[in-house]
Amino acid sequence: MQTFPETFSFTGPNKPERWEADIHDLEVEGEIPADLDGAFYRVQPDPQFTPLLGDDIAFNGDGAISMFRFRNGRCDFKHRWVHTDKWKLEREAGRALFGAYRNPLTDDPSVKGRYRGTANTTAFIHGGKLYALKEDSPAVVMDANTLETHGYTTFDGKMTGETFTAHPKIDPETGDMIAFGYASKGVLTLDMTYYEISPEGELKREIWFELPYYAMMHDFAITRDYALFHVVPSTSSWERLEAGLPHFGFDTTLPVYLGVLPRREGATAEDIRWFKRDNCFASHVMNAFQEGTKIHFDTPEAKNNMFPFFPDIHGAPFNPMEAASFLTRWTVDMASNSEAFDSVTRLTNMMGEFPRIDERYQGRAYRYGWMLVIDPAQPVELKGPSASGMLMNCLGMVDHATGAGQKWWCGPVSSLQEPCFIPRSADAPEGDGYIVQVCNRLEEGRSDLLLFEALDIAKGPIATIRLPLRLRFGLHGNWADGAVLDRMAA
Ligand code: V55
Ligand code: FE
Repeated sequence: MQTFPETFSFTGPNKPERWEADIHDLEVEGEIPADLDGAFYRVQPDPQFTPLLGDDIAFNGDGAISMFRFRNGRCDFKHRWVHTDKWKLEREAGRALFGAYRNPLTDDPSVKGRYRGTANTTAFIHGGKLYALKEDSPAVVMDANTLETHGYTTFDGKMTGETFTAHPKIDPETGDMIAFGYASKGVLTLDMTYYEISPEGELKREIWFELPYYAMMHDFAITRDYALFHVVPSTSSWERLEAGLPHFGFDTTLPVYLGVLPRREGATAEDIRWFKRDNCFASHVMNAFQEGTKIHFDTPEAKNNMFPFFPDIHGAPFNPMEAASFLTRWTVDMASNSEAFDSVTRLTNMMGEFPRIDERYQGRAYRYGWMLVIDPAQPVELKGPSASGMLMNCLGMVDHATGAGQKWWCGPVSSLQEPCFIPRSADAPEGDGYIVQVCNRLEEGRSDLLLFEALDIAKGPIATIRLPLRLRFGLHGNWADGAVLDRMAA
C-alpha cells in the first residue's frame, strides 16, 4: 500500500499518476495534417513508490514515456514507465530501495552498486532506437514502436565511462549521435567522457578529460569542429552527501567556464581550451555555431541559480528575480591568446527556458529558435505542474535574422511543457514545419497536445489533441519520422 507525502512534490498539480495507457484515436479539435507521419515522444518523472526518505524532488521520479503517434490525420497515445534496473528492483521489493537524488549513501544496502538511473530526462531517437536518458547512468534502449524496455547499453562494451548525458545531439552532416558523460569514474568524480556514436550504434570515439571543478553538466553544444561544455557552479562534495544535503548546491563565488574540445580524429584532453567568465547560471543550450575563428553559444542565462531545490551553498535565500533567464549569446575567439570571452550579448527580452531549434541546423548557423516563455504581465489563476514553482505560460519564437519575436499565451488556467520542432519534409527550408507541445489544463486536471505552424505560432494551435488524462511535469521530448518507425517495426 502506498501513501505519498503531503508535500509540494507529491500534491496538487504534482500528484503522482502511476498509470500506463493505450488510447486509440484521440479526440481532436482543429485538424491534424493528413501527411504528418511520425511520433512525438516525451518523458515525465512519475514515482513508482512512496519515497524512501519521506520526501523527494521532482528530478528523482521514475521516467515514464508518452508517445503520440500521428498517421492519416489521427493520433494514437501510448504511455509506459521505463523499466530501468531501479524500477524492476523496486517493483520486485514492492517498495522504494533507492534514496535521495544522486546520493547512493541513502540507498537500501541491497542495491549497492546497481544503476541508480531513473531514465526521466529525455526520450531521444537515433539509428531507429529510442533512448531513455538520465545523466547519472548509461543510456536505456527501448523499442520505439511498443515502448518495451530493452535495458542499459554500453555500445557493445566499448563505452568505458559510467554515464551518458540526457542531452545528446545529432550531427546533421554525419548522422552521428554526439554525447558525453560526467562523473564518468563514479559519483562526484571530475572525469568526463566525450562520445560519438554512428547511426548503426557503433561507438566511434571516446575522449576522456577533466573538469576544472565538479558541476552539474546537464547540457552541451556542438559545432562542426568542436564540442562545447559550459561549467556552471551547481556543485557538490562528499561532505554534502554525507550530511544528507541536496546533491547540488549553487556557489556564486566560482567562475563559469566554457570548454572547447576539438572533435577531430586524435584529439585528446590536451587539446581542450577553457575560456572563463564571471559567475552566472545557464543550463540548456539553444544552439552553437562557428563564424571564422569565433564560436557562438546561445543559452538562456540567469544572474543566479534557477533550482530552488539545489540551494545556495552559502545559505543565501532563493532569489526568483535573479533566476529569470534570457537567451544570451556567449562568443569566444579561438584566435585570441586570452582565456576571456570575446562577448556576451542578450538576444531577446523574452524571459524563458527549454530552448529548441530545427535540429537539421544543429551546430550550424541558424535562424529560428523556440522556447517556453514566462510572461509575468499575464494573469495567473492556476500554477503548476512544476519542479521549481516556475510558471511557463507562453510559447515563444525568436528569429535571429530580424530580431523579431513571436509569442502565444496559453491562458490563466493552463501551463506549457517543452516545445519540439517537426520539419514539414526532409528538405523543407529551416523552420518550415510544426511545433508540438504538451499543455497542462490545470482547471480540468487533464492535458492536451498542441500542434502549431512553427513560423506562425502567434495565431494559436492548428490542432488541439485532447487527452482524457493528466500528464505530470515533463522534461524533454523528440520527434521520430514515420518511415523510421515502420522500418524498425518490420
Ligand atoms: C535537469 C533535470 C534532471 C536532472 C538534472 O535541468 C537536470 C534539468 C529530470 O532530471 O537530473
Ligand atoms: Fe534538460
